[in-house]
Amino acid sequence: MTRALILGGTSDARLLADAVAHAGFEATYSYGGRTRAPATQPLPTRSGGFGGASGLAEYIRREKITHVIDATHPFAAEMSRNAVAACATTGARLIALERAPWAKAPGDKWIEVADLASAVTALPLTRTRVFLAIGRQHIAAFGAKPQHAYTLRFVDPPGEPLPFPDADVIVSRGPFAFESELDMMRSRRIEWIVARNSGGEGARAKIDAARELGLPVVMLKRPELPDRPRVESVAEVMQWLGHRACLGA
Ligand code: 3Y8
Ligand code: NAP
Repeated sequence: MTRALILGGTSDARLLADAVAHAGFEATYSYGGRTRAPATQPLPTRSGGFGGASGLAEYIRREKITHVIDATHPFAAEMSRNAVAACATTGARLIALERAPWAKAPGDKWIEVADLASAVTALPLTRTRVFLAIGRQHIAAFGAKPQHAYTLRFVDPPGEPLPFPDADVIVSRGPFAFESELDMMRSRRIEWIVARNSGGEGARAKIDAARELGLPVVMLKRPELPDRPRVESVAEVMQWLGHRACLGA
């Protein structure tokens, strides 16, 4: 009897939840609890941490989970590592639904960096106008360059003061359209963009808009993740779950 756990929080995870619910599999959708009002899912949903890899293993045993799908964001490295460890301990099967990174296209002006400190270093010393499109969890480091005019985009309004004086917050959960990204960058006279190589369509419009406007993008490279089976499509996950329709049966 298949009982699945979807580690979600992405648009791919939402599409998977629709397919799993439609196929009638027993499954639970799990959010990390990062936003105040996450989108509703067509599956029973839980939110918040499990309590590390051991907490996740305990959850898997208690709920008799047979299949875990890691459909989290490519930068959700801790969750992905915990899923590998917990599935190894419990014997539950694991697969990752992970979108390919964006590839640099002709005309892209990317400065690829490995971490946030390098992203801050990549910004100029003289005051400029920076669009920080990396959510709210990772902006403290930019306090080291308070001279810039920052535009930030959060899913929820900021709860605490920002680490620099000149900051303007856009509250929006996306996905984002090319034209609106162009308008935003033009109206705010953005000169630099800082982004993470999330992949997928939901966040790529800003990268296309930056290319159109000839703006440099400081692009954070993805963290190294442990080896685990990974696919890029919902159909492949459904096949892995043994969904007959996908087996051409
Ligand atoms: C809580 C679930 C859907 C899901 C929508 C996708 C698309 C829009 C693009 C920019 C980049 C960023 C951020 C982003 C995108 C989709 C998708 C995607 C990037 C929600 C969601 C949760 C989160 C958490 C949130 C983080 C934040 C990151 C904003 C729901 C809306 C920057 C990722 O303000 C905050 O505190 C935001 C926190 C974690 C930062 C980070 O660390 O990466 N995602 N985003 C998930 C949970 O609790 O488990 O609220 O409904 C999901 C979506 N965010 O149904 O279509 O491809 O998934 N999310 C990044 O670096 O790209 C925005 O602004 O251009
Ligand atoms: P992270 O740093 O890897 O996770 C830190 C801890 O948060 C994990 O160890 C776990 O706590 C908890 N956690 C994370 N994801 C969870 C989930 N889906 N269900 C239950 N607990 C979860 O992760 P993050 O970068 O903060 O991301 C948090 C969530 O936001 C993830 O679901 C991720 O998919 C989503 N997100 C979405 C986007 C996007 O673009 N769609 C971007 C970034 C993040 P315990 O150790 O206590 O179990």
